[in-house]
Amino acid sequence: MSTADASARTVSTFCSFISREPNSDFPPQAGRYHLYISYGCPWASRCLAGLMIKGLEKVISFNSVKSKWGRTKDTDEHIGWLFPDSSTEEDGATPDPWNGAKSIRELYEMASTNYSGKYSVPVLWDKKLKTIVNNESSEILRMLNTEFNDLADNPQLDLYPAHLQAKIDEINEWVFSDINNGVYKCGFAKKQEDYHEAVNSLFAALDKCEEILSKQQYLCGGTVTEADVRLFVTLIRFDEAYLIYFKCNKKNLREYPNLFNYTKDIFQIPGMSSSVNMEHIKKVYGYLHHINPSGIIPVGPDIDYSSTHDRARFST
Ligand SMILES: N[C@@H](CCC(=O)N[C@@H](CS)C(=O)NCC(=O)O)C(=O)O
Repeated sequence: MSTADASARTVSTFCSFISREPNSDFPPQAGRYHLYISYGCPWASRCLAGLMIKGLEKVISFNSVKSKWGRTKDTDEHIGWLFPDSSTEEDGATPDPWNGAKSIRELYEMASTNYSGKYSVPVLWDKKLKTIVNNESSEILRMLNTEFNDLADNPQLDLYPAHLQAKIDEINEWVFSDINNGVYKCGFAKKQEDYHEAVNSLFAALDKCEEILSKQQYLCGGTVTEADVRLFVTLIRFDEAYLIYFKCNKKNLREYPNLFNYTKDIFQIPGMSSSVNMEHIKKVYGYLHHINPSGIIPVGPDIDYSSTHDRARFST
């Protein structure tokens, strides 16, 4: 999963944009694009979350790989994301509906003959040109927000409004480094002092979020933005995965009243819950062999994020 050295997270190399501009190579069109994800992966899930809450599920198709990595070719040792052979192999995972690929690697090899990066998800695929448009989740989320508004069921939702962009960018920066990627720095630390540094930064950033969210409903004020989607994908995995496998255990999420209720609030945004598959989340991290060699997946804590929360107190 991702990289063994979280600080070296690679920059994606397919970086085209779907755009409404005239003469765009990749114009927004219903049925033309497909989003390949893993339900376990937080980076892919933030794209799926954007797709669902913008109401684009009839416009852009998507499917998930299996939660367990395996050999992607007989001729070398690479291990990566695989599609199931049939839809009954694992709940939530389905065969590649467009290219019949067996692995995410195969898609990259179809799109480029000299790609040398990681075979990562998400992949935003163009069915017409049979290529990868973009494989960087932060950029895909932006395209979903602005470029499909003529086709979306919920075009009025703007996750990156002009007047909040500077604030969102500022929040994204520390949330990415201390929280989204911070949990990976804890989990993949090879020295005690590196772990301590990462875990202290992680919990300082969570404390900061808790403080912000004690005064307002969302990270940037009274409206939900991209910053919330990006924080949410880590919070929803926190008690079920990061606390257990990545040793992020100074506190659990449920000990933060504002953060915990906020996570439920975001989970309950129409469409959002369909982007969360907790079984895949638990298995993707639980199958990290160097962290959990037995591959045994713990049963708990089985939190109900659809239960009542107290965040409506800010919206009156
Ligand atoms: N820059 C990418 C990073 C995505 C990423 O790290 N995905 C991981 C899964 S959580 C992956 O597919 N890794 C494949 C590998 O490391 O071989 C993004 O945010 O879109």
